Amino acid sequence: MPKVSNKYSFPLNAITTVAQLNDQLDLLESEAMKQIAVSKDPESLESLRVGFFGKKGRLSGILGSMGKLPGNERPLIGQRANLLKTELQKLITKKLEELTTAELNNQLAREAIDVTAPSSGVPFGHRHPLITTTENIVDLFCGLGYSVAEGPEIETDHYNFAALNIPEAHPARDMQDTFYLGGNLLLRTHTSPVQIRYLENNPPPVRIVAPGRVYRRDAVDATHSPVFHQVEVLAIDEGLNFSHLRGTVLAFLKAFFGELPVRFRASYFPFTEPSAEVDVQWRGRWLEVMGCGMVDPAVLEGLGLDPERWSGFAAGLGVERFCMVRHGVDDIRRLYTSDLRFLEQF
Ligand code: 2U9
Repeated sequence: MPKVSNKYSFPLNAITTVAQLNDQLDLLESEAMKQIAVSKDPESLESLRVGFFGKKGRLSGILGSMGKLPGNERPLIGQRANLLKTELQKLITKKLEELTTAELNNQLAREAIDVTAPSSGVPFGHRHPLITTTENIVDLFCGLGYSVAEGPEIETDHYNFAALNIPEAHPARDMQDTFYLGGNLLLRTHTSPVQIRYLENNPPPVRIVAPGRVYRRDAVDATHSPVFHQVEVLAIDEGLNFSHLRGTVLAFLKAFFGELPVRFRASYFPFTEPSAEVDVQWRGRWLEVMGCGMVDPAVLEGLGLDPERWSGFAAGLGVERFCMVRHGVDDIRRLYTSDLRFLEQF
């Protein structure tokens, strides 16, 4: 902060003539003009102002020593001092405006944003491969006239097991396979309860596709996870037989994998009879990809549907398996660990 110097002024108590006071005013004027001109910021201007015009400032000093002049000479100095004060104050105001404008322009220049500059790129996210695989599968069935049905992940023993003809002693009910929550509740082990609930509220004919997350007490390894995703399909109508099931499964597999060999192997599920497992020949090896069968008459009867009139077929698949086969993923855990180096490939 610049100090107003007294270097060139006489000691004021030694001053007694108009000429000396005029000299003091000249000196003040020239010094003030110089210092105002070189001021760099509003704070230094303010300290200059105080130094010149403040109560203890230089102008007050000069006016104070005016008392030693004869009465008729005092107005000469008084008027000149007032004029000088007005003039310097104008200069200070003008300089302050200049400094403020310059600072504003600086700030605008510093903070300028070039809206035409090329972007450094925004990393867009995208859907997880399990989601896109689920959507692809569901879309294919929608294309065949199926509607999407969904339901709760927390289920009762009735919807998850009993209604699907899974008897009390069946291994699928074993504590090792199911997460029991207490109070007759459990985490669904398949999406089949969705179809049971749907049939309770919607009379056949029915064609539904049920995608969703399911839970099983499996140890984690390259092909197993306690949480995984299924898509199940169910069709109930008059006159449906195994050829309809087979035709539907073949059409679906062809649409998903392209033209490739498919085989049906006899199998067993409590909720379908007859049942089959389906393999595709993928890169020279038979791979099991889904299970299917004609809905067991016991399941239809449990829903109050006459098996003499209604028949149906069902199929189920694990989305992880489809996703891994399609993309050549060797370990199911890669689908859950959210490693961006892996996920960014899809
Ligand atoms: C109702 C009646 C029957 C659903 C079916 C399968 C065959 C099947 C597995 C595929 C791989 C489960 O994820 S996986 O381990 N599923 O093989 N699921 S038939 O049958 C039903 C469903 C609902 C009312």
